Amino acid sequence: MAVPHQIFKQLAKKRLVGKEGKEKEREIRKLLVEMPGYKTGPYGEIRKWLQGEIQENRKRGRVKARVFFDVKKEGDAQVVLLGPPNIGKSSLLKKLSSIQIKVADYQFTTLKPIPAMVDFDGALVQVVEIPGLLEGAAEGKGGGRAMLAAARNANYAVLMTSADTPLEKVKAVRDEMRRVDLPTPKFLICNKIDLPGVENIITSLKREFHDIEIVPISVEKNIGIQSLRDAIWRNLELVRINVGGRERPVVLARGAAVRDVLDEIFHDATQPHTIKISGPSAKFSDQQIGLEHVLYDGDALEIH
Ligand SMILES: Nc1nc2c(ncn2[C@@H]2O[C@H](COP(=O)(O)OP(=O)(O)O)[C@@H](O)[C@H]2O)c(=O)[nH]1
Ligand SMILES: [Mg+2]
Repeated sequence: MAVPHQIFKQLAKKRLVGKEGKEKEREIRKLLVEMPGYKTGPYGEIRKWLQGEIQENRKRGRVKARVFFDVKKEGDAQVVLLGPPNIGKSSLLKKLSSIQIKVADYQFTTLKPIPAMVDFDGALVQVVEIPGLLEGAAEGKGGGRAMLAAARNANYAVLMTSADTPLEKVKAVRDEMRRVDLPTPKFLICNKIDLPGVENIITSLKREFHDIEIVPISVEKNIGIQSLRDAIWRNLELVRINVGGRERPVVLARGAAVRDVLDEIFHDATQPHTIKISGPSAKFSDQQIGLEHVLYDGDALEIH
């Protein structure tokens, strides 16, 4: 039996306390999936309230995210790349996207955050390199604190190092992240695994960062790049929904329903539509479905 609606609402409010941005939206979506499916009555009201919260939350998010230090937030999601200088951050961005980035064999080549657009089967993810000025960043040296704070607006942060960088340097960056209360990085990239002696550095990284996944790559030798792309996409927890007549998929948080796609396209999900679905969440091709149908990555919709 479902819990009484008052209790559900109280629990829901509690679960949203202290959450904002993407995290809040994810929690609201979980609640929408968990709650009984009544469209009317008290539970219908709660559903409307939660859906309103998503809109409010997005508005707030847009205002806050407009200025990402010098980098304008663009695309469907944003990931920041943090790490010591000279580890191959710029080289990696250049490899993942088609933009021109300056790469040089000396430290502090990059003085400003540099964004690159990376295409994940139609979903555009902005990957931002944060320059290697992080030592003392929490104290606000060289604008580093602003950059670290800005990392909070991104979907998540990734930590990066290289096989020829002392462990102490990447630990220092991790410590700065902790000091400004950034969430634990989703994973740790170790570049330059083409260099000799790489087994030792991987072993010590695994010991020091035992709670996060380590992704070994070599930008120069083109090793591990596909695994890295997979890790970036997987950790975003997004779904790509192809909609007939549109060039790019609609990209939404995992757990999104048909209603959210209509919201995104028409900014109004109340108008009647005939909707047919094919793909991973369809029982069969061109299955007719309703607004509450939860979508999977790669689903395709025909909206009439
Ligand atoms: N051996 C090796 N060197 C690399 C690799 N990737 C980048 N580099 C070199 O590392 C240096 C620093 O690269 P850069 O991308 O500017 O590093 P950033 O300071 O972290 O942005 C350059 O000389 C690159 O050619 C790699 O996979 N293997
Ligand atoms: Mg650089």
